[in-house]
Amino acid sequence: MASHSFFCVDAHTCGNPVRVVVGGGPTLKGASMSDYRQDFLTRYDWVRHALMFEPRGHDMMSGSILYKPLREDCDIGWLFIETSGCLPMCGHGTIGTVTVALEQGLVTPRVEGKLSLDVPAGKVDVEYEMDGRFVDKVRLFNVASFLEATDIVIDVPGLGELTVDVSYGGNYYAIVEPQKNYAGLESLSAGEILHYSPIVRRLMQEKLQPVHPENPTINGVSHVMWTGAPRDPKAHGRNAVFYGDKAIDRSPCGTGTSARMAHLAAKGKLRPGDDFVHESIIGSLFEGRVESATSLAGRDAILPSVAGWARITGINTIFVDDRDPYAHGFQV
Ligand code: PYC
Repeated sequence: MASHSFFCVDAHTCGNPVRVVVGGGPTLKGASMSDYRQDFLTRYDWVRHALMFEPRGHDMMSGSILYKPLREDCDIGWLFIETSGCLPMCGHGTIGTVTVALEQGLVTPRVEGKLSLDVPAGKVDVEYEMDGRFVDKVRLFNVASFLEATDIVIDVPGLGELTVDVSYGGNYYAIVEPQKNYAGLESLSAGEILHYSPIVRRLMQEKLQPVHPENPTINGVSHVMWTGAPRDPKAHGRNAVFYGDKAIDRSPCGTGTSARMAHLAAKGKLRPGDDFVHESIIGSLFEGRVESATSLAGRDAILPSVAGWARITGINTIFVDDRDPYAHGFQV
């Protein structure tokens, strides 16, 4: 019998939770954060289950485990953990983790206002602005993002035929835009999004198994984005991103916003230098920007950036006691 303690700082980014494990995370093997991710999934996925699922977490729970960077050009590293798995990249998680690391003095930037992060999807640079001792805003410069596939037709029981595109922004997204059988976000309740999204994801997975051209461990359509007209006059678009089994992102979703910008850029609707303000299901905003055009393994791509804010909500020492029948969490 053993008891494990995890020292966490809890926060949220624009409404979506970020539980940052600052102590107690497992020692991992490998030469890169991508290797760490594989080792974590093989030997320690119970840590994710214990910290993310009920009774210590909930359907939307998401977070990170801090590590020393393995790349010399980075200031800090981490793995992303969620109810949905151990993501290669997470935008709201990055904004929240940077905020926690800076406000709690867990990282010393080599250059004031900038950090370089070692995460499984690669090196991610960020710029941040302070307001006194608090972080006011974090802008992350995301990995190359690209449109993967267009016009995939699926037949969704209850909705009918939908035409769906797939885009990558750190994770692969099925993007559903308003069309004949989907009138836009206003036409679906949260319950309906939770009902239809896993069906859309399964049908898309049957049609397409995307594999990242440079890292085959990043593969498969994992997230579903429903798009719609914004409510906030500052926003260019609104979305609801579904992930895991029961989660709708409360933030506008950083990798989703990157995927959406790559999608719009490939269709000629955004150009380098354009801003794209994305609104979440609860009305919070991320400021996206197409920084530049690039190419990845011969395909057209963009380098996007996404900015947002986070707030720390508490300090949390979490015990996982092996005598507890729910030590490794549960899902209803
Ligand atoms: O912000 O990239 C994101 C994200 C992924 C899943 C939930 N949030």
